[in-house]
Amino acid sequence: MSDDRLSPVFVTGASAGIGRECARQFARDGRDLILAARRLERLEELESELEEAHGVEVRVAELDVRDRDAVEELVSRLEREGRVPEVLVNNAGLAAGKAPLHEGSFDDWDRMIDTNVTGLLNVSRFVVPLMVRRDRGHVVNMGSIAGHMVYPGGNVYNATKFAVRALTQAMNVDLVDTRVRASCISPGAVETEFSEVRFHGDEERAEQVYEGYRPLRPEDVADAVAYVVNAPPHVSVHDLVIMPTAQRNPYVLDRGRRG
Ligand code: NDP
Ligand code: 8X3
Repeated sequence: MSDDRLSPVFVTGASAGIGRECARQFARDGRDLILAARRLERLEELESELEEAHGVEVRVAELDVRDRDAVEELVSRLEREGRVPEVLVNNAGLAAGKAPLHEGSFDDWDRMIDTNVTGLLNVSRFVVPLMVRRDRGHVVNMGSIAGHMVYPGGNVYNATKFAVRALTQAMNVDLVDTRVRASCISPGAVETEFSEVRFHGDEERAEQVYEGYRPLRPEDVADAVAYVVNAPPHVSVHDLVIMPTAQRNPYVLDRGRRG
């Protein structure tokens, strides 16, 4: 087995949206995969699709990134099997609610902070030491334009994505004496299940988010991830902001066209 076959790409939140497209993109590039999320059935469907279409080895794991013990167990198992990730895509995340701060739900806040910040830290804390030991690897953290600029009702989601950007900077400085790189990808609006999750299953409200303009597709973000990962070893992309052409920042959005 070649070294690359033992150096898979680990994607969290691979059961939908951006994470699923990252998995497809890496599979097209011939990379073996470790795919984690809570919805195992969806991961198993993706596993069959990618193994059949691209002949890559796909390992799936039912995982809640908030569960530190489960993360540790999975990463230990991977290490025992010699499957140390070459690339970690910390993509699992969500927004919950869009209420003003003074009306916010504690439950929504906990879900966002525990998933987007603590979950990312849990996975990184167990995977990055393995990369450091091998002196190779790349951590790609899924940030957001929400981590560059706050918007009304974004409050805690904004704070978690500002944290993702800060943690990417922190990883880069702490890893300076290694060849391990860290990148943050900061997309604007991407049409996925994101808004349905944010609005607690209200499909009509979710659809309105993407009405009247052409949002990013998850494939566009997967392209950006592939770009930073495939950059030559002496090049390190720290933060890549990628927006729909119709959306110049969280406030400036032209809903006047669809093409
Ligand atoms: P989706 O809702 O389509 O996908 C979210 C993914 O995260 C799912 O695979 C979900 O899997 C997984 N996930 C959520 N919570 C957990 C958890 N506790 N443990 C493990 N996996 C979890 O949304 P997107 O693809 O849009 O979101 C992916 C990332 O991109 C998020 O970090 C989001 O903040 C970010 N982002 C999204 C933008 C957008 O406009 N859509 C723009 C900028 C950034 P499961 O439910 O099976 O666990
Ligand atoms: C998701 C994009 O603009 O809803 O991170 O915050 S936005």
